[in-house]
Formats: sequence, structure tokens, C-alpha cells
Amino acid sequence: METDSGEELPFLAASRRHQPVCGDRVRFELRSDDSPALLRAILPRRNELARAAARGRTELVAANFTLLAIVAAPEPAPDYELVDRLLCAAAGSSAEGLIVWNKLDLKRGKPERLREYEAAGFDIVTASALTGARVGRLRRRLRAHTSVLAGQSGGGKSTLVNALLGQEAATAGELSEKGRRGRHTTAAAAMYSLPGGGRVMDLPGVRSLMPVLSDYGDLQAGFPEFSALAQECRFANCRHRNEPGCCVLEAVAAGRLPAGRHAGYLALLREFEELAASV
Ligand SMILES: Nc1nc2c(ncn2[C@@H]2O[C@H](COP(=O)(O)OP(=O)(O)OP(=O)(O)O)[C@@H](O)[C@H]2O)c(=O)[nH]1
Ligand SMILES: [Mg+2]
Ligand SMILES: [Zn+2]
Repeated sequence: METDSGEELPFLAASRRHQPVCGDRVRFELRSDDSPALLRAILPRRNELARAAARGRTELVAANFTLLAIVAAPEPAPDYELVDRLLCAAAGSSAEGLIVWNKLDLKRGKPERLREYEAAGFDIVTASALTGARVGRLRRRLRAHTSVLAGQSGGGKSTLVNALLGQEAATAGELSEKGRRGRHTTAAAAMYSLPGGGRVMDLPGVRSLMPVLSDYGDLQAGFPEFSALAQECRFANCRHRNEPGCCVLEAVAAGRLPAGRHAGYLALLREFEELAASV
């Protein structure tokens, strides 16, 4: 826990009801002796990022962010379903969504699939956490924000945090040789203040972080390029799956909308409907 003046304080929750997550603002009581400060209350959150946990439960992982930066890279191979999901989560949390294409030094170029996000209106910045290339630009982009770095394990979130800070603060890992997958190096979320302004939260990589989609509006917000087309669909509540007179499907068939974007939408729609049916 950190005070407004930046001092690190050990603390204890006064009650088990007060379980703070990374990004929470809290009220606490200092005690006269050397014992840890007592956390008395968690202040109202502007937003929350939740993941699906065991037994259909959800678990909060971060709060009070204004930008959700989705870190992806050529290695490990990008998981676009996760990118879609996180973009939906950003929109549903009234936070800016940003894609960070890391490991520029590998010189693989942007995959076609990633360009589709740009065409859909999403902001993509490229950087190399390893060489520091374009990290200054990313630092400026994050300056006015409390950001969350999220994405697959091994994408380079912790390495990026270190590059943004200009020092080793977050523990970064190695990619395992077998399959070049991430190793889930970061175990718990942590918040860092950036030189020049802004703060970032480094979250553990996904597989452990699948944000839950609880609202069809969040799903729509992750696919903003559909909305103009959807206005012309025959049914006002068209879900663009197999409905007659669906203009989204027509656009896919005519090659005006990338099939990958529509497939990504259908995957999340299926999950959203299963979730909605189970409650
Ligand atoms: N070539 C290259 N490798 C990078 C770059 N950034 C990170 N890496 C490497 O990618 C591996 C994983 O980096 P981490 O920063 O631990 O990844 P993470 O996203 O924090 O992973 P988790 O904590 O498991 O979620 C490490 O071996 C890094 O050295 C980069 O810009 N270029
Ligand atoms: Mg990490
Ligand atoms: Zn439709």
C-alpha cells in the first residue's frame, strides 16, 4: 500500500470484507506503535477488471484504470480471442483500449490480422521493450493515464514496465523453449509510477486472466466497426449470426468486413450467451 505522498506502508485489512485489488484507493488508520496501518475502507471504484475464476465465480484483478493496454507480440503467437476480449473489457470499463505490439526487434512486421484492428479504429503502438525502441513514445501515450498492462504470458508486459521505468522493478521471465510459450512469471498485480507522469499496473499474463463478458453492450463495443452496418440489419436486435437481412453477414460475404473479425465476434457471442443462460 502506498500513501498519497508515495510512502510504502505495510497494512492489515481491518475486516475480511475489505479485500483491496491493485489500483484501489483506500482509507486507512495509522497506529501509534510500529504495527501495520489498518485498512478501514475501500473507496468507490470507477471501474473493475474481473477474470473468470473456478466454479463460475469471478475475481477482481484491477480497479480504477483509465487505459487498458493489451500487450501482444510475434512470440508467443498472438491470441486474438484474448485481444478481442480485453478490448471489450476496456470499452465496458469506460477505459481507452490500446494494443501494444511488442518485440519490434524481432522484425516480423505486423500480421494482417492485427491490421484489421487498426482498420476497425483501434490504436496500435509498436515498441521493443528489449532494445527500448519507441518506448519513449509509449511512455508519452501513457502519461495522463492509470494504465493496466494485460495480455498473454510472455508478451513482455513486465519487460515493458522496466523499460518504461528505466530500471528493473518488475520481474520479467524467460520464454520456455518448448513452444515458445510464456511461463506466467508475474504472480500478482503491482502498480508503478512512471517518470514523467502516469501509473501502470503490471498484471499476470492470461490464461489466468480471461475477463468476463457480462453485457452485450460490452461485446458490441469491442467490434465498433459493426455498428454502422448493424443499423441496416432487418432486425433491430440482430446478433449477426444467421439472421436474414443481416448487413454484417452481407459485408463479410462481400469481403468488406474481414472474416476474422466476424469469427472473433461469434466466439465471444457464444460464450456471452452461455453465460447469460446460466444465470
Ligand atoms: N526479443 C524481445 N524479447 C522480449 C521483448 N520484451 C520482452 N521480451 C522477452 O519475452 C519474455 C517474457 O517477458 P515478460 O516481460 O516476463 O513477459 P510478461 O508478459 O510479463 O509475462 P507474464 O508475467 O508471465 O504474464 C522474456 O524472455 C523477455 O526477455 C522485446 O521487446 N523483444
Ligand atoms: Mg510479467
Ligand atoms: Zn445483423
